[in-house]
Amino acid sequence: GTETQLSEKGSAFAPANIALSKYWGKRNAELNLPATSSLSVSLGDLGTKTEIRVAAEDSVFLNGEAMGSETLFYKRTVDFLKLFPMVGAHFEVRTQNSIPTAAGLASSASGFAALVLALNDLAGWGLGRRMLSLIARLGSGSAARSVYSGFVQWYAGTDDDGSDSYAERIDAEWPELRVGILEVSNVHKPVGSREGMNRTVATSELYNSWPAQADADLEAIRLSIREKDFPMLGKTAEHNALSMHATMLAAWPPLIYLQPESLEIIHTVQRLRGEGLELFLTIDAGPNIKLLFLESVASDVIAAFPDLRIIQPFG
Ligand code: 2P0
Repeated sequence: GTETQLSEKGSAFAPANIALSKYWGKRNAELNLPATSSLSVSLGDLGTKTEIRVAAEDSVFLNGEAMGSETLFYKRTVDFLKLFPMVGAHFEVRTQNSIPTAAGLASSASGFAALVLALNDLAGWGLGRRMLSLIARLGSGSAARSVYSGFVQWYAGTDDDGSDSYAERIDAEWPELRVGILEVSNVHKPVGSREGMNRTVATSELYNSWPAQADADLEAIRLSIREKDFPMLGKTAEHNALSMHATMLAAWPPLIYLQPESLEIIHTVQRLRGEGLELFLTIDAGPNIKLLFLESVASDVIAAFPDLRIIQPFG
């Protein structure tokens, strides 16, 4: 029942984000209500820019290319927009990703966040970030975190209707923090996050220990941000990611997102750490590795990984 003031076009940008304490598993699949809270850092100007217009029929463009109505991208976008009949019956959506979709950077996070921010612009809702985060969550869980820049916490919440499951920005900056992306080729057809987490919750005995660890890791990461304790942040984020992968491995059929090259990088990072380099990693539901380090060691990290793509979250 929101009174709307429709513009001709709505547009917005939302950053991609990398979770330092992961979201893996839902307590409600329909509303994307997570089993635990999660904490991420946004990737600066890497993300999604979206334009939306009310139109006579639905059309969806990704990086300038029209998406067929049989594609998952088209279906998820159009299905999501059906939640907002008060804005329009049909839409033209133009999405531009500044991150290669192949980099496995959860483009659904920045994608649904940008879509909701653009809708807010189109319809003139004037909604606050908390509500926009809650709406973005309905498109994709991790999108709740992509309506903000910097460090972001998404609250699991306890309400059955999801009214207390939204993200908030953490009031802290860490200009020296760097995220390095290492793309690993993926020869196998991956299982998407949505199916992967549902399978893990349903079949992985190890998942029983996940919620308690996720809660503890999130608190440790909050503390490490507050105290600017990088070894604590890096160690906790890496342990959290590898523990998540352990729950995936223990699912049936097993979810093995890591490739031989991923493991090679994990071993190299361990070796470099053994030689005194403060270098840590995190991994999502794919084979790519994201390195975590401080600006002061960037040259040593580049020397070990010449193909590294370095992002400054607070640049
Ligand atoms: C995260 N991932 O916290 C975790 C870590 C992947 C591994 O959030 O079903 O695409 O749309 O809520 O948000 C990816 O899951 O899943 C994700 P849905 P989503 O970043």
